[in-house]
Amino acid sequence: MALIADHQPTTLLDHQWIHTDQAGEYLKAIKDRNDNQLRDFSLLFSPVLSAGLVVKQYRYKILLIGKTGSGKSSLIRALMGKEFSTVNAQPTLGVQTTNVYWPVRINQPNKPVFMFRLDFWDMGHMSSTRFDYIDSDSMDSLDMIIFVISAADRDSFTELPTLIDEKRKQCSTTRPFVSLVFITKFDQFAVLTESDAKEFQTRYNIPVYLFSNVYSNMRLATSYLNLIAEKLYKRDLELTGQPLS
Ligand SMILES: Nc1nc2c(ncn2[C@@H]2O[C@H](COP(=O)(O)OP(=O)(O)OP(=O)(O)O)[C@@H](O)[C@H]2O)c(=O)[nH]1
Ligand SMILES: [Mg+2]
Repeated sequence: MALIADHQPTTLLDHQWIHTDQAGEYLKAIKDRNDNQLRDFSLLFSPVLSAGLVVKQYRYKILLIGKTGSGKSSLIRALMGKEFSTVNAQPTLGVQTTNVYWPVRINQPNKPVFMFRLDFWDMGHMSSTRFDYIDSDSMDSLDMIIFVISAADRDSFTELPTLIDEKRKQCSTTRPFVSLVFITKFDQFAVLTESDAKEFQTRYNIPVYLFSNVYSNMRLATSYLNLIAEKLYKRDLELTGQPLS
């Protein structure tokens, strides 16, 4: 659950805005009516916003990669603010997509609000190793890869730089993706430590978050979604040289 402070400043988005009444109006449209968690909009549906709230949407494709049982599916649930559950914790077959929306306000003079649509691609470990076509398909117009590693699995952590390199080679050089690392299962026996995470972060300039899917709630999801949105926005700025409009 502890958040390692990464080196990159988080000032492109207004991270406090999400707690305002204005943001609350957007959240109403993207959350479950009865539970304090985000809804999974399938590809066919989008949130219904009242006329005064309609804003531009930007869509991002986010891949989750990691060994079976590393906690990819659980992490997506956590990012939706869903309570941790071991019920139905089966290995993911094939690719499971989850589409959530997240509103952001940009720290520019005119403070524009945008709706980000985050398409999470949960790459069930079994499928990604067995079918090459899924691999190349999933790399197409990719915006972010979240590398998920269990805190008990040092081998995967050691192999991570090679894996990241491999993925970068597969991807278009004109549209680089953002890399994030989530080390999960911090509530359990952990061989990876905070200093491992810090060292990796310094050496490769890739943020590493120590995380436990067990303590998920909407407040935690909010801070991580803001972070993810910030990274995506920063990538866009670097890519186009100008703010979203
Ligand atoms: N204690 C603890 N258990 C976790 C955590 N994250 C996931 N788990 C459990 O670990 C098991 C595997 O988690 P999943 O999220 O299904 O793993 P996955 O990466 O989606 O696995 P595949 O779909 O097979 O690729 C499940 O029983 C989860 O409940 C965590 O942070 N802490
Ligand atoms: Mg899974």
